[in-house]
Amino acid sequence: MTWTVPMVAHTLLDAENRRQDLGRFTDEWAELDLDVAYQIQDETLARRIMRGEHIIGVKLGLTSRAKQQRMGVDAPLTAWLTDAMALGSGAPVPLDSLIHPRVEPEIVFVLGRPLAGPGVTATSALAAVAAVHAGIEVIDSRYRDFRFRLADVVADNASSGRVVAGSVALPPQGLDLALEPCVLHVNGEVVHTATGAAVQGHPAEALALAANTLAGRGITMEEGWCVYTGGLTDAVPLAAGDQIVAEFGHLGSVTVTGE
Ligand code: 0L1
Ligand code: MG
Repeated sequence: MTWTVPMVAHTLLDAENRRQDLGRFTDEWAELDLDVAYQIQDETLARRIMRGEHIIGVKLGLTSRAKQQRMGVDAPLTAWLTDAMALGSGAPVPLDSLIHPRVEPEIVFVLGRPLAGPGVTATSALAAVAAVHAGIEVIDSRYRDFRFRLADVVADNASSGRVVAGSVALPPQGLDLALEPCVLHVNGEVVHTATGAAVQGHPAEALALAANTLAGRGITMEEGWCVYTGGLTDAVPLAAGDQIVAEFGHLGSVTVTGE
């Protein structure tokens, strides 16, 4: 089969809408490299916007070494977040619209001014941040059993599903985000612990990485955008009736429940 950017974009969005998992495109399309994968990602964004969604920010994926090793890929990636992916804090996660959701705790930045690379450092990135939140990302790969290569997952908008930001909003000054602790509870049991350093050594490094890599595609991050900096721990499955809490040291807690 000969694939094209529009065909893959359509197939991924259709799989998402029908909750139908897929095989990897890289098995069938040798030319699917990272450049083409980001073209597909942008094409899916254009189609989301055509159906009425708007951009609320970006996410980084695979920013922790542990997660890269677990997923068998060796680089971080960026992807788009739209309003259709955002859930209110405490809102139930609609499992009937997802394929095989998994939950990961994240540190979330909200930008107080535009941020564009190249040359952004963790320090200059943090200076553009208005507020820091605790967050949870519900990831949901369109690939069978979450099996993909880097180009597949980039094309699939980095397994985007839903995002939830906690209600506590703190200015970054005075927080040591590398040491910010996070405990992930599933149905009352602690399953993972981490600190912010799990994400690129400091979540602001991930923010700088996003600014610099997006600049390579001519994209400026806008004031008001939220930036999910990547899972601090391995992602855990979310099933009906599950309650998953990400409890942070200073940023408060975020809870999701599977319904
Ligand atoms: O947000 C993430 O870290 C997900 C990136 C894609 C890899 C995955 O599906 O775990
Ligand atoms: Mg994530």
